[in-house]
Amino acid sequence: MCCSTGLTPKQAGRFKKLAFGRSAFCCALFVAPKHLFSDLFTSPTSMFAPQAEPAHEIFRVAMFTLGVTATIFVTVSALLIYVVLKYRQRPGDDEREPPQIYGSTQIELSWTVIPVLIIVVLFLSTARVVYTIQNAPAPKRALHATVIGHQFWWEFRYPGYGVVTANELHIPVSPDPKRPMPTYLKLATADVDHSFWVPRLAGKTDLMAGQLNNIWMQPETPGIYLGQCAQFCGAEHARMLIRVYAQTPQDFQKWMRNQQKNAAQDPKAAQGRAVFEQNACINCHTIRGTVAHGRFGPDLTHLMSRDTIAAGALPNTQANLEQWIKDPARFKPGCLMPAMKLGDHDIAEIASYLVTLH
Ligand code: HEC
Ligand SMILES: [Cu+2]
Repeated sequence: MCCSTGLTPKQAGRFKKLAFGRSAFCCALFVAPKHLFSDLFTSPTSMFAPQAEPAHEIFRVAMFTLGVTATIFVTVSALLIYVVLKYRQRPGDDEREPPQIYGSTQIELSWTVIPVLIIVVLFLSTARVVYTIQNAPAPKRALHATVIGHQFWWEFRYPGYGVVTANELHIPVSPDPKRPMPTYLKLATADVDHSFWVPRLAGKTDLMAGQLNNIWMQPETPGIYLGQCAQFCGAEHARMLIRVYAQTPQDFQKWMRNQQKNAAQDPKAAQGRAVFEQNACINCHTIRGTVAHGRFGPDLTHLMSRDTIAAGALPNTQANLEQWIKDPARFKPGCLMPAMKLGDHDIAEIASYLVTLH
Protein backbone atom coordinates (compact mmCIF):
# COMPACT_ATOMS: atom_id res chain seq x y z
CA MET A 1 0.00 0.00 0.00
CA CYS A 2 1.22 3.47 -0.76
CA CYS A 3 1.05 5.45 2.47
CA SER A 4 -1.58 8.21 2.17
CA THR A 5 -3.48 7.42 -1.04
CA GLY A 6 -4.29 3.81 -0.26
CA LEU A 7 -2.84 2.66 -3.63
CA THR A 8 -0.28 -0.06 -4.31
CA PRO A 9 3.02 1.36 -5.73
CA LYS A 10 2.06 -0.02 -9.16
CA GLN A 11 -1.31 1.70 -9.04
CA ALA A 12 0.34 4.89 -7.81
CA GLY A 13 2.72 4.83 -10.80
CA ARG A 14 -0.17 4.42 -13.16
CA PHE A 15 -2.02 7.19 -11.41
CA LYS A 16 0.97 9.54 -11.78
CA LYS A 17 1.07 8.90 -15.51
CA LEU A 18 -2.64 9.53 -15.70
CA ALA A 19 -2.31 12.70 -13.66
CA PHE A 20 0.48 13.89 -15.96
CA GLY A 21 -1.69 13.19 -19.00
CA ARG A 22 -4.50 15.06 -17.37
CA SER A 23 -2.42 18.10 -16.45
CA ALA A 24 -1.09 18.24 -20.03
CA PHE A 25 -4.68 18.18 -21.21
CA CYS A 26 -5.62 20.96 -18.80
CA CYS A 27 -2.63 23.03 -19.95
CA ALA A 28 -3.75 22.52 -23.55
CA LEU A 29 -7.21 23.73 -22.55
CA PHE A 30 -5.76 26.90 -21.07
CA VAL A 31 -3.28 27.56 -23.87
CA ALA A 32 -5.68 26.87 -26.72
CA PRO A 33 -8.23 29.56 -25.80
CA LYS A 34 -5.45 32.15 -25.82
CA HIS A 35 -4.90 31.55 -29.54
CA LEU A 36 -8.55 30.92 -30.04
CA PHE A 37 -9.48 34.29 -28.60
CA SER A 38 -6.80 36.22 -30.44
CA ASP A 39 -8.01 34.62 -33.72
CA LEU A 40 -11.66 34.93 -32.85
CA PHE A 41 -12.05 38.49 -34.11
CA THR A 42 -9.08 38.88 -36.45
CA SER A 43 -9.40 35.72 -38.55
CA PRO A 44 -10.57 36.59 -42.08
CA THR A 45 -13.35 34.04 -41.72
CA SER A 46 -14.43 35.06 -38.23
CA MET A 47 -18.18 35.11 -37.77
CA PHE A 48 -17.59 37.24 -34.67
CA ALA A 49 -16.48 40.17 -36.81
CA PRO A 50 -19.35 40.78 -39.26
CA GLN A 51 -18.73 43.41 -41.94
CA ALA A 52 -22.03 43.48 -43.79
CA GLU A 53 -25.74 43.02 -43.62
CA PRO A 54 -27.11 40.40 -43.12
CA ALA A 55 -24.08 39.15 -41.14
CA HIS A 56 -24.66 41.86 -38.48
CA GLU A 57 -28.23 40.70 -38.00
CA ILE A 58 -27.15 37.05 -37.73
CA PHE A 59 -24.43 38.03 -35.27
CA ARG A 60 -26.91 39.85 -33.05
CA VAL A 61 -29.30 36.91 -32.81
CA ALA A 62 -26.37 34.52 -32.28
CA MET A 63 -25.06 36.66 -29.40
CA PHE A 64 -28.54 36.86 -27.89
CA THR A 65 -28.89 33.05 -28.03
CA LEU A 66 -25.38 32.62 -26.64
CA GLY A 67 -26.18 35.07 -23.81
CA VAL A 68 -29.36 33.23 -22.82
CA THR A 69 -27.74 29.78 -22.95
CA ALA A 70 -24.60 31.01 -21.14
CA THR A 71 -26.78 32.41 -18.33
CA ILE A 72 -28.53 29.05 -18.02
CA PHE A 73 -25.18 27.24 -18.03
CA VAL A 74 -23.65 29.45 -15.36
CA THR A 75 -26.76 29.32 -13.12
CA VAL A 76 -27.11 25.54 -13.34
CA SER A 77 -23.36 24.94 -12.84
CA ALA A 78 -23.25 27.27 -9.84
CA LEU A 79 -26.25 25.59 -8.19
CA LEU A 80 -24.80 22.17 -8.93
CA ILE A 81 -21.40 23.02 -7.43
CA TYR A 82 -23.08 24.56 -4.38
CA VAL A 83 -25.22 21.49 -3.75
CA VAL A 84 -22.36 19.04 -4.35
CA LEU A 85 -20.15 20.87 -1.87
CA LYS A 86 -22.75 21.61 0.77
CA TYR A 87 -24.30 18.15 0.90
CA ARG A 88 -21.16 16.08 0.37
CA GLN A 89 -20.52 13.07 2.61
CA ARG A 90 -18.79 14.01 5.81
CA PRO A 91 -17.08 11.79 8.42
CA GLY A 92 -19.58 10.82 11.08
CA ASP A 93 -22.60 10.99 8.73
CA ASP A 94 -25.05 8.19 9.26
CA GLU A 95 -25.70 6.10 6.13
CA ARG A 96 -29.43 6.78 6.00
CA GLU A 97 -31.01 8.09 2.79
CA PRO A 98 -32.35 11.65 3.00
CA PRO A 99 -36.15 12.08 2.72
CA GLN A 100 -37.33 11.47 -0.88
CA ILE A 101 -39.86 13.80 -2.53
CA TYR A 102 -42.35 12.46 -5.09
CA GLY A 103 -44.75 14.35 -7.33
CA SER A 104 -44.29 18.02 -6.46
CA THR A 105 -46.57 19.88 -8.83
CA GLN A 106 -44.80 23.15 -8.16
CA ILE A 107 -41.36 21.83 -9.12
CA GLU A 108 -42.70 19.91 -12.14
CA LEU A 109 -44.46 23.03 -13.41
CA SER A 110 -41.44 25.29 -12.95
CA TRP A 111 -39.05 23.05 -14.88
CA THR A 112 -41.57 22.61 -17.68
CA VAL A 113 -42.90 26.13 -18.08
CA ILE A 114 -39.61 28.06 -17.76
CA PRO A 115 -37.77 26.03 -20.47
CA VAL A 116 -40.80 26.26 -22.75
CA LEU A 117 -40.81 30.04 -22.37
CA ILE A 118 -37.07 30.22 -23.09
CA ILE A 119 -37.46 28.07 -26.22
CA VAL A 120 -40.37 30.20 -27.45
CA VAL A 121 -38.35 33.40 -27.02
CA LEU A 122 -35.31 31.92 -28.83
CA PHE A 123 -37.52 30.52 -31.59
CA LEU A 124 -39.39 33.77 -32.19
CA SER A 125 -36.28 35.95 -32.22
CA THR A 126 -34.54 33.59 -34.68
CA ALA A 127 -37.63 33.28 -36.87
CA ARG A 128 -37.89 37.07 -37.05
CA VAL A 129 -34.30 37.36 -38.32
CA VAL A 130 -34.70 34.52 -40.83
CA TYR A 131 -37.89 36.13 -42.10
CA THR A 132 -36.47 39.65 -42.48
CA ILE A 133 -33.35 38.40 -44.27
CA GLN A 134 -35.21 36.09 -46.63
CA ASN A 135 -37.88 38.60 -47.54
CA ALA A 136 -35.73 41.69 -47.93
CA PRO A 137 -36.85 43.07 -51.31
CA ALA A 138 -34.06 43.80 -53.80
CA PRO A 139 -33.77 47.56 -54.40
CA LYS A 140 -33.54 48.73 -58.03
CA ARG A 141 -29.82 49.43 -57.67
CA ALA A 142 -29.07 45.85 -56.53
CA LEU A 143 -26.53 43.80 -58.45
CA HIS A 144 -27.69 40.34 -59.52
CA ALA A 145 -25.30 37.45 -59.96
CA THR A 146 -25.46 33.67 -60.11
CA VAL A 147 -23.19 31.31 -58.23
CA ILE A 148 -22.74 27.80 -59.62
CA GLY A 149 -20.93 25.26 -57.48
CA HIS A 150 -18.66 22.81 -59.30
CA GLN A 151 -16.41 20.07 -58.00
CA PHE A 152 -14.16 21.91 -56.80
CA TRP A 153 -14.47 25.53 -57.83
CA TRP A 154 -17.01 28.36 -58.06
CA GLU A 155 -18.49 29.85 -61.21
CA PHE A 156 -19.79 33.43 -60.94
CA ARG A 157 -22.05 34.75 -63.70
CA TYR A 158 -23.33 38.32 -64.04
CA PRO A 159 -26.24 37.85 -66.45
CA GLY A 160 -26.94 41.58 -66.72
CA TYR A 161 -23.40 42.18 -67.97
CA GLY A 162 -22.59 39.04 -69.96
CA VAL A 163 -19.64 38.34 -67.69
CA VAL A 164 -18.47 34.99 -66.33
CA THR A 165 -15.65 34.50 -63.88
CA ALA A 166 -14.45 32.00 -61.27
CA ASN A 167 -13.61 31.75 -57.58
CA GLU A 168 -13.21 35.50 -57.03
CA LEU A 169 -16.52 37.32 -56.71
CA HIS A 170 -16.45 41.09 -57.21
CA ILE A 171 -19.26 43.12 -55.67
CA PRO A 172 -19.78 46.79 -54.82
CA VAL A 173 -19.81 48.12 -51.25
CA SER A 174 -22.58 50.34 -49.90
CA PRO A 175 -20.80 53.29 -48.26
CA ASP A 176 -24.08 55.19 -47.90
CA PRO A 177 -26.71 53.24 -45.92
CA LYS A 178 -29.43 55.41 -47.49
CA ARG A 179 -28.44 54.22 -50.97
CA PRO A 180 -27.77 50.52 -50.42
CA MET A 181 -26.26 48.49 -53.27
CA PRO A 182 -26.70 44.90 -52.09
CA THR A 183 -25.71 41.96 -54.26
CA TYR A 184 -28.37 39.32 -54.75
CA LEU A 185 -27.01 35.86 -55.50
CA LYS A 186 -28.85 32.92 -57.03
CA LEU A 187 -27.23 29.69 -55.89
CA ALA A 188 -27.18 26.61 -58.13
CA THR A 189 -24.97 23.57 -58.62
CA ALA A 190 -23.59 21.81 -61.67
CA ASP A 191 -23.06 18.51 -59.88
CA VAL A 192 -23.33 17.63 -56.17
CA ASP A 193 -24.41 19.79 -53.22
CA HIS A 194 -22.10 22.59 -52.11
CA SER A 195 -22.53 25.36 -49.59
CA PHE A 196 -21.63 29.02 -50.00
CA TRP A 197 -20.31 30.58 -46.81
CA VAL A 198 -18.49 33.88 -46.38
CA PRO A 199 -18.96 34.31 -42.61
CA ARG A 200 -18.21 38.04 -42.39
CA LEU A 201 -20.79 38.88 -45.05
CA ALA A 202 -23.77 36.53 -44.85
CA GLY A 203 -25.13 33.25 -43.58
CA LYS A 204 -24.30 29.84 -44.92
CA THR A 205 -26.56 28.67 -47.76
CA ASP A 206 -26.50 25.39 -49.69
CA LEU A 207 -26.35 25.01 -53.47
CA MET A 208 -28.59 22.06 -54.19
CA ALA A 209 -29.37 20.01 -57.27
CA GLY A 210 -32.80 20.85 -58.69
CA GLN A 211 -33.34 23.94 -56.53
CA LEU A 212 -32.39 27.61 -56.74
CA ASN A 213 -31.54 29.24 -53.42
CA ASN A 214 -31.09 32.97 -52.84
CA ILE A 215 -28.92 35.10 -50.59
CA TRP A 216 -27.83 38.70 -50.55
CA MET A 217 -24.93 40.62 -49.04
CA GLN A 218 -24.20 44.27 -48.52
CA PRO A 219 -20.67 44.95 -47.23
CA GLU A 220 -19.83 48.45 -45.95
CA THR A 221 -16.06 48.57 -46.31
CA PRO A 222 -13.92 47.58 -49.30
CA GLY A 223 -11.77 44.51 -48.76
CA ILE A 224 -11.31 40.84 -49.51
CA TYR A 225 -13.61 38.54 -47.58
CA LEU A 226 -12.78 34.86 -47.48
CA GLY A 227 -15.08 31.91 -47.45
CA GLN A 228 -15.18 28.25 -48.14
CA CYS A 229 -17.42 25.51 -49.44
CA ALA A 230 -19.20 24.38 -46.29
CA GLN A 231 -20.76 21.15 -47.51
CA PHE A 232 -18.58 18.10 -48.09
CA CYS A 233 -18.64 17.69 -51.88
CA GLY A 234 -15.79 15.30 -52.66
CA ALA A 235 -12.03 14.84 -52.58
CA GLU A 236 -11.03 18.51 -52.93
CA HIS A 237 -13.84 20.02 -50.89
CA ALA A 238 -11.27 21.58 -48.52
CA ARG A 239 -9.61 23.46 -51.40
CA MET A 240 -12.79 25.05 -52.66
CA LEU A 241 -12.20 28.53 -51.33
CA ILE A 242 -14.17 31.71 -52.02
CA ARG A 243 -12.72 35.20 -52.25
CA VAL A 244 -15.17 38.10 -52.29
CA TYR A 245 -13.70 41.41 -53.48
CA ALA A 246 -15.87 44.18 -52.10
CA GLN A 247 -15.00 47.32 -54.06
CA THR A 248 -16.04 50.93 -54.22
CA PRO A 249 -18.74 51.37 -56.89
CA GLN A 250 -16.14 53.10 -59.14
CA ASP A 251 -13.58 50.29 -58.81
CA PHE A 252 -16.30 47.74 -59.31
CA GLN A 253 -17.48 49.39 -62.56
CA LYS A 254 -13.89 49.57 -63.78
CA TRP A 255 -13.42 45.87 -63.09
CA MET A 256 -16.72 45.09 -64.80
CA ARG A 257 -15.87 47.10 -67.93
CA ASN A 258 -12.65 45.12 -68.32
CA GLN A 259 -14.44 41.79 -67.81
CA GLN A 260 -16.94 42.68 -70.55
CA LYS A 261 -14.20 42.88 -73.18
CA ASN A 262 -13.30 39.87 -75.26
CA ALA A 263 -9.99 38.18 -74.52
CA ALA A 264 -6.81 40.11 -75.33
CA GLN A 265 -5.20 39.23 -78.67
CA ASP A 266 -1.52 39.75 -78.07
CA PRO A 267 0.36 38.98 -81.34
CA LYS A 268 3.43 37.96 -79.33
CA ALA A 269 1.38 35.12 -77.79
CA ALA A 270 -0.04 33.83 -81.10
CA GLN A 271 2.08 30.67 -80.96
CA GLY A 272 0.90 29.82 -77.43
CA ARG A 273 -2.69 30.52 -78.38
CA ALA A 274 -2.39 28.10 -81.31
CA VAL A 275 -1.10 25.35 -79.00
CA PHE A 276 -3.95 26.05 -76.57
CA GLU A 277 -6.54 25.90 -79.34
CA GLN A 278 -5.14 22.65 -80.74
CA ASN A 279 -5.51 20.88 -77.41
CA ALA A 280 -8.47 19.58 -75.43
CA CYS A 281 -8.26 22.66 -73.18
CA ILE A 282 -10.95 24.25 -75.38
CA ASN A 283 -13.44 21.47 -74.57
CA CYS A 284 -13.45 22.47 -70.92
CA HIS A 285 -12.56 26.16 -70.91
CA THR A 286 -13.98 29.29 -72.51
CA ILE A 287 -11.84 32.16 -73.77
CA ARG A 288 -14.26 34.64 -75.30
CA GLY A 289 -13.22 35.67 -78.81
CA THR A 290 -11.49 32.35 -79.55
CA VAL A 291 -12.67 28.86 -80.51
CA ALA A 292 -12.64 27.83 -76.82
CA HIS A 293 -16.25 27.44 -75.61
CA GLY A 294 -15.96 24.69 -72.97
CA ARG A 295 -17.98 25.13 -69.82
CA PHE A 296 -16.71 22.30 -67.65
CA GLY A 297 -13.86 24.33 -66.15
CA PRO A 298 -13.38 27.99 -65.19
CA ASP A 299 -13.76 30.73 -67.83
CA LEU A 300 -10.22 31.89 -68.69
CA THR A 301 -11.12 35.02 -70.70
CA HIS A 302 -9.67 37.31 -68.02
CA LEU A 303 -7.63 34.74 -66.13
CA MET A 304 -4.94 37.23 -65.14
CA SER A 305 -7.46 39.52 -63.44
CA ARG A 306 -7.58 36.88 -60.70
CA ASP A 307 -5.09 36.69 -57.83
CA THR A 308 -5.37 32.94 -57.38
CA ILE A 309 -6.07 29.84 -59.46
CA ALA A 310 -7.82 26.56 -58.72
CA ALA A 311 -10.17 28.05 -56.09
CA GLY A 312 -7.44 29.58 -53.99
CA ALA A 313 -5.05 26.61 -54.20
CA LEU A 314 -2.22 28.63 -55.79
CA PRO A 315 -1.21 32.27 -56.40
CA ASN A 316 -1.77 33.14 -60.05
CA THR A 317 1.75 33.38 -61.51
CA GLN A 318 3.22 32.17 -64.80
CA ALA A 319 5.36 29.56 -62.98
CA ASN A 320 2.34 28.25 -61.07
CA LEU A 321 0.25 28.12 -64.26
CA GLU A 322 2.92 25.95 -65.87
CA GLN A 323 3.06 23.63 -62.85
CA TRP A 324 -0.72 23.49 -62.71
CA ILE A 325 -1.14 22.58 -66.40
CA LYS A 326 1.61 19.98 -66.12
CA ASP A 327 0.01 18.16 -63.20
CA PRO A 328 -3.11 19.64 -61.54
CA ALA A 329 -3.36 16.67 -59.16
CA ARG A 330 -0.08 17.69 -57.56
CA PHE A 331 -1.89 20.68 -56.05
CA LYS A 332 -5.43 19.32 -55.90
CA PRO A 333 -5.38 15.52 -55.84
CA GLY A 334 -8.74 14.34 -57.13
CA CYS A 335 -9.54 17.55 -59.03
CA LEU A 336 -11.37 17.20 -62.32
CA MET A 337 -8.79 18.74 -64.65
CA PRO A 338 -6.61 15.97 -66.12
CA ALA A 339 -2.85 16.18 -66.63
CA MET A 340 -2.67 16.58 -70.40
CA LYS A 341 0.78 14.97 -70.77
CA LEU A 342 2.03 17.89 -72.88
CA GLY A 343 5.74 18.50 -73.46
CA ASP A 344 7.46 21.20 -71.39
CA HIS A 345 7.82 23.40 -74.47
CA ASP A 346 4.08 23.33 -75.24
CA ILE A 347 3.23 23.99 -71.62
CA ALA A 348 5.55 27.02 -71.55
CA GLU A 349 3.93 28.31 -74.79
CA ILE A 350 0.43 27.92 -73.36
CA ALA A 351 1.37 29.60 -70.09
CA SER A 352 2.96 32.53 -71.93
CA TYR A 353 -0.34 32.92 -73.81
CA LEU A 354 -2.47 32.62 -70.64
CA VAL A 355 -0.55 35.42 -68.89
CA THR A 356 -1.64 37.86 -71.63
CA LEU A 357 -5.31 37.37 -70.63
CA HIS A 358 -5.78 40.42 -68.40
C1 HEC B 1 -11.59 17.70 -68.75
C2 HEC B 1 -11.71 19.12 -68.69
C3 HEC B 1 -10.45 19.98 -68.68
C4 HEC B 1 -9.46 20.03 -69.59
C5 HEC B 1 -9.29 19.16 -70.82
C6 HEC B 1 -8.59 21.10 -69.19
N1 HEC B 1 -9.04 21.67 -68.03
FE1 HEC B 1 -8.23 23.25 -67.06
N2 HEC B 1 -9.58 23.03 -65.59
C7 HEC B 1 -10.59 22.12 -65.56
C8 HEC B 1 -11.25 22.20 -64.28
C9 HEC B 1 -12.43 21.36 -63.82
C10 HEC B 1 -10.59 23.19 -63.55
C11 HEC B 1 -10.90 23.64 -62.13
C12 HEC B 1 -10.05 22.81 -61.19
C13 HEC B 1 -10.28 23.12 -59.75
O1 HEC B 1 -10.09 24.27 -59.34
O2 HEC B 1 -10.65 22.21 -59.00
C14 HEC B 1 -9.54 23.72 -64.41
C15 HEC B 1 -8.71 24.77 -64.04
C16 HEC B 1 -7.81 25.35 -64.93
C17 HEC B 1 -7.08 26.57 -64.66
C18 HEC B 1 -7.22 27.43 -63.42
C19 HEC B 1 -8.29 28.46 -63.67
C20 HEC B 1 -8.72 29.21 -62.45
O3 HEC B 1 -9.07 30.38 -62.57
O4 HEC B 1 -8.75 28.64 -61.35
C21 HEC B 1 -6.31 26.81 -65.75
C22 HEC B 1 -5.35 27.98 -65.96
C23 HEC B 1 -6.52 25.73 -66.68
N3 HEC B 1 -7.46 24.88 -66.15
C24 HEC B 1 -5.91 25.64 -67.91
C25 HEC B 1 -6.05 24.52 -68.74
C26 HEC B 1 -5.26 24.31 -69.93
C27 HEC B 1 -4.18 25.24 -70.44
C28 HEC B 1 -5.67 23.14 -70.48
C29 HEC B 1 -5.14 22.42 -71.68
C30 HEC B 1 -3.74 22.10 -71.66
C31 HEC B 1 -6.76 22.63 -69.62
N4 HEC B 1 -6.94 23.51 -68.60
C32 HEC B 1 -7.47 21.47 -69.86
C33 HEC B 1 -10.95 21.26 -66.55
C34 HEC B 1 -10.17 21.00 -67.68
CU1 LIG C 1 -18.05 22.15 -52.61
